[in-house]
Amino acid sequence: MALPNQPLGELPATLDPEVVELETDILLVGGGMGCCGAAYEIKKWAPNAKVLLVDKAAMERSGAVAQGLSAINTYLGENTPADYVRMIRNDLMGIVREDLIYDVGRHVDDSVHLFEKWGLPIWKTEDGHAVDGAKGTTPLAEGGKPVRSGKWQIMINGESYKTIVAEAAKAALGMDNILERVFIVKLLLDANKPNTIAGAVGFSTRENKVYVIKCKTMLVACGGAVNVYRPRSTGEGMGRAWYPVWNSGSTYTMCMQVGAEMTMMENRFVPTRFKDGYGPVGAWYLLFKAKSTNALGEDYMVKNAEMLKQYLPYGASKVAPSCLRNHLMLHEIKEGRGPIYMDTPAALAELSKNMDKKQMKHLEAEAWEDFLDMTIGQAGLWAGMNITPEETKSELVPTEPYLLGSHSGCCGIWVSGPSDIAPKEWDWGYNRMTTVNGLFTAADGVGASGHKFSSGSHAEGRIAAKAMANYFRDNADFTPTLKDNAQNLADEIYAPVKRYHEFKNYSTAADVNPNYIKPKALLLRLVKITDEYGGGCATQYVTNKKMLETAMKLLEMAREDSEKMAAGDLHELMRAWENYHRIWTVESHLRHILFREESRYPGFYYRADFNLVDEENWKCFVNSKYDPETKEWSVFKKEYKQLISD
Ligand code: SFD
Repeated sequence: MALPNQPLGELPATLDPEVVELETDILLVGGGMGCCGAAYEIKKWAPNAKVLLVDKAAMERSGAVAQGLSAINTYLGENTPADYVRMIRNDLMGIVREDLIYDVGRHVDDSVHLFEKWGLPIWKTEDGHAVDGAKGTTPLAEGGKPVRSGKWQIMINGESYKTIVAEAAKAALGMDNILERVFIVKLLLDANKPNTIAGAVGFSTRENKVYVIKCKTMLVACGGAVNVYRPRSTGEGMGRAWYPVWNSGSTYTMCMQVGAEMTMMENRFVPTRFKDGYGPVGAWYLLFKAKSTNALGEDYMVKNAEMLKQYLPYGASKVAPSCLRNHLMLHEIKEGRGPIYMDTPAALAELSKNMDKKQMKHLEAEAWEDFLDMTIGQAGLWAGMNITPEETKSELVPTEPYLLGSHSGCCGIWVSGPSDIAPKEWDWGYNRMTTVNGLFTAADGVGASGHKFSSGSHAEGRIAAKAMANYFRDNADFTPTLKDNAQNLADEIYAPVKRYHEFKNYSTAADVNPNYIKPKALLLRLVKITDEYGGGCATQYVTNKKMLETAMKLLEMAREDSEKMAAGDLHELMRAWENYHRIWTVESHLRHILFREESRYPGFYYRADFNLVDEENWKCFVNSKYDPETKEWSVFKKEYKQLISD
């Protein structure tokens, strides 16, 4: 159960946390869309297994869907899984794992049908009209027709989306098998069986307790990485970002630290969103048919269409890849024709031509609800800035980079594919298992397989759960044995607390001390490095070999100093460990960009020294591996295979 926060601010961290040792068969780390899918599915396939789910927050509102969503971005319906693969392959500039994507495509609708069964209102088209709320309409599973905002997206009333999905997951597992407000810090390998997962260790953010958990198999789905680049919203606004600030690269870091092979960590996502509020643009583009323009009112997608020909075959598609759309926009900004605007008045005026007053009012309400459902801050910002969308255009801006694998990006972990589709070398027996035995991932964790979104992430968690059940059965006699003793692990986790207590009286201000650095200051230092040298907003996403090498050098020094982080309360302890996770994730990202000597994703980042898409030399995956024994990294090419025809 989630414990409430203290009535008088954060809970001070003490020097002697209680150490709780637990043992389970199957451990689910994370409580977002991926883990909720796994939690719902697992008991069906492993009814006798002991399952434990651990989330750093409260599942009801944890992860990317915390605030809700107003569209489910992946519902195939009348489309085929092969077409789904084709769309994603093109959007991600040709290099994806088609076996994994096909697999999500053939299962995702089932998750959407479940959401509707559990009470999520899905808009329907009935008698030629859009019915929102969906009360009394035919469910999708029985042939109901969704309201599509795009070829793959369907509209929902989704403020309570996560609550609904979490409720089903909790009911399936039982609250006794769920630990909320426990932040997992690192994974543990088995002492006897090489390259095999045996447990994880973490701490409560509500009590002075450390958890050491042994398990036979584990799913890690802790989302992507946010605040790894300096956000455009700085100072007091820094807590505002597009992707959820509480996802700090835990999935990537924890898995790479135990030796899981990573893939496409050079990929990132730079979404174009409403400026400052980060509000969604999908409904405006797709449902309201709005256009974005430069400051002169010109449609830069039309004006700069020729630029797409430089990036064939991807640029020739009916819908240009997300990065190239950014590329055309950035060109306008660099040429001095910014700001960029979403022309909401023109879109609403056009729509009003065929609508009466009442219908028009309803449409305007939908525009506001789009924000209220998923990014409330944007509605507040519009109100505060006196923006009336039917009269005032709104500024758009490409955001800071995020690292993720389930939205329109594809960095992540290299996993085994489905046996009926995956080529032999991509199939080592258990679907979605990483290269570490018994360690699985899903959703933002799985690399080279973007565009899953909320529904695909849930479906992928379910796919992974089924494979984990098989692994558990096949390894029934495995007894996990930890290398470290529990007290040593607890001491390592609480080291920032010890440092704080030891040195806090050396200065009069708790934040300024010659012997330690607070997590906030370390974070600011990290995002300054990435922003200035790693292709952040500061340089319009441009970097080069020398800049990346500088970033690596500065990162190494920041890493040294990070050993001096100090935490006075449990919240700060979490911030410290989030930073450790960010540092590793950033290192992996920089190493990959450095290795790939081309600019595969113009508009997301540019290697100025290799400013081209080089199909001849780089139409391949870039993979990497950190060896926990030797503590060395290797980065290497891996062959791309096309499985679905053009
Ligand atoms: O508008 C630890 N997404 C959208 N999907 C859609 O279907 N439609 C949309 O409309 C979407 N859009 C959108 C989306 C996300 C966001 C943030 C915005 C807009 C603003 C994408 C989906 O939400 C996304 O694909 C999935 O949620 C990904 O699932 P998953 O499971 O990979 O991540 P999660 O749901 O964020 O959950 C992460 C969980 O991990 C926990 N956690 N637990 C323990 N220890 C640690 N160290 C941990 N670190 C993290 C978190 O608490 C959480 O439970 S739109 O842009 O198109």
